Amino acid sequence: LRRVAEDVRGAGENKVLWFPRKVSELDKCHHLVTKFDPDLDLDHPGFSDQVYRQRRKLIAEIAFQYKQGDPIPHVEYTAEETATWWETSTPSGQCLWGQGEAYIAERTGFQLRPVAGLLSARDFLASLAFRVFQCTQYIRHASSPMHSPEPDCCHELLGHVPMLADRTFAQFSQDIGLASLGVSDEEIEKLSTLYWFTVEFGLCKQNGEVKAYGAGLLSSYGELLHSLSEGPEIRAFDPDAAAVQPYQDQTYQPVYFVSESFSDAKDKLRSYASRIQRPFSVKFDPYTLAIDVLDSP
Ligand code: TIH
Ligand code: FE2
Repeated sequence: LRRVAEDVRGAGENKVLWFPRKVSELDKCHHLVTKFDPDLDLDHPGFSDQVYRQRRKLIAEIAFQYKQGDPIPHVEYTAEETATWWETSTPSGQCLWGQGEAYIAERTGFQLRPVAGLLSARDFLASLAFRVFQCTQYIRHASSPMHSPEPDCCHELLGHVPMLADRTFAQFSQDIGLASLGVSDEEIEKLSTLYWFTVEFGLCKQNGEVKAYGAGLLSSYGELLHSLSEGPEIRAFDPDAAAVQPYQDQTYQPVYFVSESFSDAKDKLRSYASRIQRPFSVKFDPYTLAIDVLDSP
């Protein structure tokens, strides 16, 4: 098994960047970015709250210990965290970790796994290739229930989980993940920007009406209202344009992309992905949860 994992097939003389080929190798995809860390980011709503920061360390430790295949560790939320959850979720509906996990497993086979914070784009996207969604377990700071600068458990459960239960959307998410395996840092940046403008902040038409489907909108009542107001600029979804559009990660987006439908977004993404240069192609084997690496024709 080791030999297969390290064997770089189809690479010719080019050295191919390591990427996970088996779902268990997601244990090695644990590189965090510290951008919104409450210990380091002065603007974080929890920066001056020592109790909050200690709590975050405890929940992060759970994620660091986690190994692929373990049951989702239980976190006993405090009364304050539970109250924040209800404040965030009351306008948009409710759903809980365990239920969320069973719900998506049944519909699309997506699994959740705990993550300590914001992952590097490469590691995050790689897990999507296996239909594994890296999910934070901590709750946003109580002072800011309607908008969090970083993903938190409210965002994952209200935003991502319901969307991952949709078959077309799940396929779209996995396709971005598959497209990311072994590509250059520039291409990772483009794919994560594309992810940002679709999975996180996408709009989509349904029966002639523009609706929000991006998880960052579904979990932020503040930004949800903003996205559907007259304020921001709305452009037709085009992956080549969305992949290089500068984005806003401190506050609400000034630009959103609207798709004709999920299927249309999926087709456009597939066409974009097929144009990424790679000396091999990849295929997910759903029976073994492994990535088959094939020589490019
Ligand atoms: N802003 C979102 C919220 O308040 O739920 C969380 C994020 C989504 C994407 C980046 S941060
Ligand atoms: Fe997210």
